Amino acid sequence: MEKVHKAGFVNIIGKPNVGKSTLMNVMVGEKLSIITSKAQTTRHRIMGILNGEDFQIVYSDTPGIINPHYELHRAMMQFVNVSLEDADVILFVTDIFEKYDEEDVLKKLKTISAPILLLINKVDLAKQEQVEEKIAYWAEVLNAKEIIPISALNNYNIEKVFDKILEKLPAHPPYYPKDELTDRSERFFAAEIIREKIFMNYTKEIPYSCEVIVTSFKEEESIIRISAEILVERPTQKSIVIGKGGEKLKKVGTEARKDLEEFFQKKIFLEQHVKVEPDWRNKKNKLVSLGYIQ
Ligand code: GDP
Ligand code: K
Ligand code: MG
Repeated sequence: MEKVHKAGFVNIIGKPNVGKSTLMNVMVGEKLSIITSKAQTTRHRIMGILNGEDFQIVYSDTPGIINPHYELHRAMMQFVNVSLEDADVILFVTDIFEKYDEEDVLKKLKTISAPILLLINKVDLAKQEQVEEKIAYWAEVLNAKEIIPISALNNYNIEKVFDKILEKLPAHPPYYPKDELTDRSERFFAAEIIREKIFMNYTKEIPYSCEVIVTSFKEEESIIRISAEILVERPTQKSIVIGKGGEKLKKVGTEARKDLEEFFQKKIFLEQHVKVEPDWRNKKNKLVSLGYIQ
């Protein structure tokens, strides 16, 4: 008898910093989504595809659920809403410390018809007792039937999550070619890797005021030449990003190049420019051209 092929969309949602991007990367087995300890690192919806002989799981990592303060935030929350609507399975990620106070999110989740797996992440940081308390808590507030304690960082119970997903996935032919890993372009990943280094090298509002655009991506025989523009909102931010004698930006470039070489498995030449684009986070046309709004 021929085996049934299963395929579907598995969307990962939850508050900032609970470990959504870490989870997606471990489930897909590649580092597609950038991870930092800062909230709001993930701004777009990013797909990662896991292919097997008789299945295709299309994961989506989303920005964390937040209350919007900028146009950018509104656009980010739009990605989250769409993710709820087109999922075959939802991975609702919380962590061991989290208590939910946002009634609207819970209400919305209760109306979703797709099955929800509730994952309590970071159990490596807690005692068994605390884990059990959390499971009981969530069983009550969300009526959740399937609650799995995990550690995305330590690969704990990830196999179990995978089995559950496969069990719930509908019979369907593959949505994408079976050798495809993501819907995102090489330019997108290049920009994200640089953005990760900005998040790691600056404090306060700088990471949130920056956007990275890859203006040129040229792959040659033995090298990839990448030009990137870093947008900031004010001239003062530009000088902070560049740093004394250009030292700070150079550090970002060095770190980014190292990761880019690993990601693309090729030598990288990276060129960076910093440009002031006043108030870009609140300009609709700018957000359209940056891919946050369709
Ligand atoms: P996101 O904002 O929900 O996408 O969260 P990230 O994946 O960016 O992770 C936020 C922080 O939590 C990072 O510093 C991760 O290394 C950390 N983290 C993620 N998963 C775990 C876990 O299972 N255990 C611990 N201890 N830390 C984790
Ligand atoms: K984060
Ligand atoms: Mg993330």
